[in-house]
Amino acid sequence: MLMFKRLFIFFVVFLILATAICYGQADDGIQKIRLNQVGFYPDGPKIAIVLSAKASSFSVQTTAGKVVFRGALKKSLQPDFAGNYTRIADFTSFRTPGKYVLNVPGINSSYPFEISESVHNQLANASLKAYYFMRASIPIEKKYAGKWARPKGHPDEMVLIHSSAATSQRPEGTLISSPGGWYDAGDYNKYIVNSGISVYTLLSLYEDFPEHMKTVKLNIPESGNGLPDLLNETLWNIRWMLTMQDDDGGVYHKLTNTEFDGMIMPDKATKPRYVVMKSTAATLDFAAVMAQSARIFRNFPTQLPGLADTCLRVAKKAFAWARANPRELYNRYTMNARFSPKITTGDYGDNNVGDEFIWAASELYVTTGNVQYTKDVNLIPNDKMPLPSWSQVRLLGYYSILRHSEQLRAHYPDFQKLQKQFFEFAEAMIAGTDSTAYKDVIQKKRSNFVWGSNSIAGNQGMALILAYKLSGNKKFLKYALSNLDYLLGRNGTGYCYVTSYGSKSPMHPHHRPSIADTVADPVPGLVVGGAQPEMQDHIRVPSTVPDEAYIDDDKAYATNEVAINWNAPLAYLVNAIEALQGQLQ
Ligand code: G3I
Ligand code: 9MR
Repeated sequence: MLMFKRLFIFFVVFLILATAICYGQADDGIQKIRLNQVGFYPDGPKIAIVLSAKASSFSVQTTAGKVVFRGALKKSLQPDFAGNYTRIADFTSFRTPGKYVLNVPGINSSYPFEISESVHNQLANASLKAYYFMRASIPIEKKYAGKWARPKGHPDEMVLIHSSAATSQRPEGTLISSPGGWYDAGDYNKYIVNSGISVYTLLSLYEDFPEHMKTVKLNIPESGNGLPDLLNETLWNIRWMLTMQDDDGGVYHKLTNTEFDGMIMPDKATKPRYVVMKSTAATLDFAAVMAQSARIFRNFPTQLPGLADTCLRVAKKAFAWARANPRELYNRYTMNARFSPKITTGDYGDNNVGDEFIWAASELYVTTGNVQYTKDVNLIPNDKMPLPSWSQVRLLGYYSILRHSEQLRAHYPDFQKLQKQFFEFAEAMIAGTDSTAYKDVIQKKRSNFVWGSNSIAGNQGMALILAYKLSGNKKFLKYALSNLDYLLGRNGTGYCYVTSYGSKSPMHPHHRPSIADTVADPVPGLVVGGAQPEMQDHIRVPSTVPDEAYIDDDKAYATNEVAINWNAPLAYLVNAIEALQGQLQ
């Protein structure tokens, strides 16, 4: 009897252990298959990466387990950053719409994915709707926001002039009204420099795909007013930017608390706010965006009477201020040494404003056609083509010139040169991608893995979409899609980096409302900063391999924050690909 009892206990323990091991393996196995967790277009490329040296074949199966496609895995030509070769599963030729998993014998099945037309449609909308959730100075209502509704935060109708921004007309402590705009990121401050590239990117999405973007409905308060919702949402920030210009044309660098708020909801964050120091960078970014706004809003005179004229007027005034004040550089240390109270929030400081001059002059040129702007500033000082970021805006001006080639080709003498340089840049970006371990553009270089690396993926994607639009060469479109696949799961961590999308996505972004509200799910449609190994936040990442250095921890602001300039290139890329999906074949 005792023997039987012992055997029984042994058997139960064995069963428990075996189940635990199996589950452990299963969980591990699913992580070894990296693919876009949202899905694929029937006619588009379809690739998964398998992290196993042993595996040699794969199949695609319906979620009920029926095999619909079999293929051989191919070893990558190069190792990943950790030194391991990957196995590549290519099922591009399988085109039947449906819901599937990818199975690798001895490993596991992947997360489920879909093959269908418009497969990224919901994500595309969410990437834009995310801006509604980031709005300051307005209640986020249940009918638009569902469970993420929240009271109005930061009215910003009584904002103090900081001593660094004081003039005789607006002495220190003067109150100005500067409501609206989007919160920058996980924090509640509003920064003109970062607004610049963010607004530009969203307006460019409209300029490049106006017909498609007119069909995109976001269910925001202004929906149905006769303007495309993309423009409605972007106007929320543009109207705030307009309030940031001083009477002399200079633009305040930021509207901010003295220090970052705690992890509280926006309506609870009621500390005094200041506008701080007029800077050359902010003023030029403002000029560029307002010049771009002018040419877009010119087409909506009934809905937006007078706005285009206002935008152009303030753009010119800002540009003139910057020409007269070319070295007003924001630096917190020099500023805090001279002025009080001390300001320690985000810097967006930039010691080189040559590119900001190029951008602003380019936009003013495109909008007005006045060739003088190309003489005021040398638009092509050298043959460098740096990928855009908040501090590097040169190419934004080039994009605008190139997309308006019809009007400009004839009278801009350097047009051919610019176009040639741009295509060389796009070719260099994609060269060698096929031999890499993940077959995507961002994972070609370790140096892409800096703070906000996911915006590098997005901005490369945007550049490649433009290269496709300008050349008609489909390879650019396909490589742009490779970076979307990266963002949605075909990457070094196995995360789909956009909240609420895919099977494994961030649950704890460094985003104050997502942390402080009582809703378990984070605000949807937000892309997190992404992998980079520096750990400026002192939160240990599980791996310091550049593309693996990420942690879903709400204290990890160096990899897991969200930001308006990171969502914008995602929004551009995914909406552009939705618009162009018919051309993937
Ligand atoms: O570009 C250099 C690269 O050349 C160098 O090799 C590498 C080595 O670390 O650094 C790269 O620069 C990094 C840069 O981000 C890349 O854009 C800096 O180290 C890094 O400190 C810098 O981080 C910025 C961060 O603020 C800290 O200042 C991010 O760009 C910027 O997006 C972020 O912005 C913050 C705002 O200040 C406040 N609101 C939230 C927002 C997002 O985190
Ligand atoms: O929340 C802040 C985030 O938006 C910034 O990107 C980051 C870097 O400037 O700083 C975060 O704030 C932290 C601060 O720098 C240090 N103390 C803790 C703050 C919250 O994590």
